[in-house]
Amino acid sequence: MFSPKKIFCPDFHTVSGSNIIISLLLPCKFLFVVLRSSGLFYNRYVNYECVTMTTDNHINSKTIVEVVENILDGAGFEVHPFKVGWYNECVDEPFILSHVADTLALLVISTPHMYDKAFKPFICRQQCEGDIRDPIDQCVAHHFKLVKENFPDIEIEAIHDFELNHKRRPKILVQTAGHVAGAAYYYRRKDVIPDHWGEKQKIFGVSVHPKYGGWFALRGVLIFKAVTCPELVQISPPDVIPDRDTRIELLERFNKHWQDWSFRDIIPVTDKYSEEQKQYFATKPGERLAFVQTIRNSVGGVPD
Ligand code: B12
Repeated sequence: MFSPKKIFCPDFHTVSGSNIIISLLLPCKFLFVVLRSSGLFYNRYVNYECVTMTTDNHINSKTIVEVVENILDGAGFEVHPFKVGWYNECVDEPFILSHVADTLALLVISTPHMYDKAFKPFICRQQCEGDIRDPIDQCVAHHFKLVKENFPDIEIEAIHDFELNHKRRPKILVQTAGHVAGAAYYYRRKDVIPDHWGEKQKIFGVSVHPKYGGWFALRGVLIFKAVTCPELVQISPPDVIPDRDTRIELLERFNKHWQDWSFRDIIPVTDKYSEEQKQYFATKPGERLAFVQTIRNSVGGVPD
């Protein structure tokens, strides 16, 4: 029922060639960037990228998606391509991504399987003692790095769900990205017609995955900065909650009772978090490293 196969641009687009070629072309590229930002000559810019940057290393967006899926599927992640322009058409100015509309981006979701397939092996292999962030975030960052390493000639901007910009706003709104990528319907207050709540009440929206309901997380996006995919066809996310009453129920549960996990079961699901995984996520961030140590001890070593 889920995920009709996406259609990608069969033709080109992009990819930087050798460093030598790039450095020779940099002055020209600068000129084209200036022209592009003026809003003129857009097609020329794209053609320039197409012809010159692909001479020694041609790859198209379909191939990119397949490569990334190969890396992340087995680790319990899902990958959903979208055009940056689809996202920018939805969000307000402070959240706009500064890339041309046809730029290829991939939304990455963690499914309930990520915990066993990626997270536990990761914490058994790596030093998670540290400082920076939540071990799950570190695990996701590690997998984003693996993706980048597979594309040494392509500039990829990885933006995580937890990243903030200089104005302390989220760098990426992953729910909107998930919706425009066709991965998970983002139910917002505006989807309840007529409105149900008081004017002053703040109601946060929630995404529902067609297979996993609320038992998943939207981890971030990978933007292939010089890759455009004009022929990528947008697919709508499955509207798994078409009726108003259930939408109200969903938003009530997410906003008022999110700790009881019930919003995640708003539709029947194929898989959900294990008890251990729920326990992990219910653990306060400051106590998660201790939890990680318990998992390491129980696994009793580094798995293959
Ligand atoms: C800040 C934040 C919070 C804050 C504020 C919540 C909020 N939504 O603002 C707090 C701390 C309260 C919070 C709490 C929780 N959060 Co939180 N949170 C975030 C975070 C980091 C940013 C959200 C944000 O600031 N949005 C800014 C506002 C302005 O965005 P917006 O309301 O969506 O508005 C945009 C859209 O409407 C869009 N738009 C306009 N027109 C249209 C039209 C269409 C068709 C579309 C698609 C979009 C669109 O444009 C607007 C912006 O201009 C996101 C991760 C992320 N990076 O996105 C997670 C996230 C929303 N949180 C999440 C979760 C699960 C939770 C919690 C349950 C705790 C938890 N982690 O287990 C609780 C539950 C909420 C509650 N009851 O309090 C999940 C939700 C998953 C899902 N299924 O949807 C997210 C996505 C994290 C993730 N990685 O998966 N959270």
